[in-house]
Amino acid sequence: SYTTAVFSVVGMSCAACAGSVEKSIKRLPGIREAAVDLINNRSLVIFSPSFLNEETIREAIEDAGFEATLLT
Ligand code: 9UX
Repeated sequence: SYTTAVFSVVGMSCAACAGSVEKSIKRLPGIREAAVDLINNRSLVIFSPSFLNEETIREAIEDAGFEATLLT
C-alpha cells in the first residue's frame, strides 16, 4: 500500500525549478505520484514505504538543490 508525505520546498524560483524537483522525486524507486506546487513551496508525494522513506525523498529534493522539510 501507499502513504503520502508533504514537504516544504524552499528555493524554487521558476517552473523549471519545480520540474527538476518533480523529476528528482520520480526517479526514486517506489514513487507513485509526485506533485510540486511552485507558488506555495510544497510538494506532495505518494509512495510505497516498502521501497523508501520520507527522509530519502527529502534528501533527493536537497540533492536537486532545494531546502526541503517534511511537514506531514
Ligand atoms: Mo528556476 Mo534555476 O530558473 O536556473 S531552474 S531558477
